[in-house]
This record gives sequence, structure tokens and C-alpha cells, in this order.
Amino acid sequence: MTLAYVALGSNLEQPQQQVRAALAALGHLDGATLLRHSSLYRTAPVGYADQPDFINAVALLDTELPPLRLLDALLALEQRFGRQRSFRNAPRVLDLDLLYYDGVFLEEPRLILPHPRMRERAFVMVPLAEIAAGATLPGVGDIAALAADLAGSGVARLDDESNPNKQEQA
Ligand code: PH2
Ligand code: MG
Ligand code: MG
Repeated sequence: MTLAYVALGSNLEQPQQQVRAALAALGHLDGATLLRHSSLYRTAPVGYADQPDFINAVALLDTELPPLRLLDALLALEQRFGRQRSFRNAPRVLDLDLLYYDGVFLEEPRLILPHPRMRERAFVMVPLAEIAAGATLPGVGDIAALAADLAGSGVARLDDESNPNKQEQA
């Protein structure tokens, strides 16, 4: 098995639906199997603050694609969802970030592994801890401990299981 963690984010055009549809699409990716995914989380924007709240989640894939091919597949999926790139950290219909790939360390212009900012981001670490709580990932650390240090900082799990028809709030 080759395990890869992917972060999902959306804050445009019904973000909950975008993230749910993106999780379904990850389940149909050529060369990868979706093993599990976190709940959806409503999160306050980090970085560029003057934009809507995000919906974030994290997925775990088992993949046959090497890292840069997997990145290409994720970027192609962003395109299919209508992603426009205007400025850094701009609002987006779908962002798919490759966080971690099977213990690989990589520094390429297009891809750094593990993701260099993931440890500081509650919107990544809290969902990640939901599906990888027991894990210590090389180059990242003890996921549960890192997430515990960040918990509460603008990240709220949606109670979607109990209420699947909950209205969009953003
Ligand atoms: N993504 C960013 C910058 N800021 N903030 C939240 N809450 N969620 C994100 O996914 C996010 C962000 C850059 O990709
Ligand atoms: Mg991102
Ligand atoms: Mg991205």
C-alpha cells in the first residue's frame, strides 16, 4: 500500500456540496482508492482573512500514482470543479493539497512533501487527526498531539451525520 493524505478546501459556490462532490470524485480517481475521509469542518479563513469561511476535510488514499502524477490528477480535478487562480489564498471552489505521500521527502518547484505548512494549520491537522490519530508521520510528527495544540482555533466539525439536509450557511 502507498498511503497519501490529501486536504480538501472550498469557500465558494456551496462549499459543503463542493467538498462532498470532491470526496466522491476522489473515490473514482484512476490509480487511487479512497480509503477513508474525515468529517467536514467549517473553518475561519487563515492568511487572507477577508473571504468566506471554508469547508475543509482530509482524505486518505491508497495510490499507484507517483507523487507528481498524483498531484497532476488532483490539479485536474480542481480544474473540473472550475477552480480559477487569481491571487494567492484567494477564495476557491476547490483546493486539493497533497499533504503527505508514503514517507517521501520531496522538494520540487511544484511539490514539497510533506506539505511545509500543514503542522501549523488547524484546518488541516484537526480533520487529519480524526482519521490518523494514532499516526506519527515522518517529517510531520505525532498527529494527535499536533492537532490537540491547535484545536479550537476557528475549526468546528459539522454535525452532518445527524442532519444530512442541513442548509448551507456560507
Ligand atoms: N487554504 C488556504 C489559505 N487559508 N483557510 C482555511 N480556513 N481553509 C483553507 O483551506 C485555507 C485557508 C490556502 O490554500
Ligand atoms: Mg491550500
Ligand atoms: Mg492548493
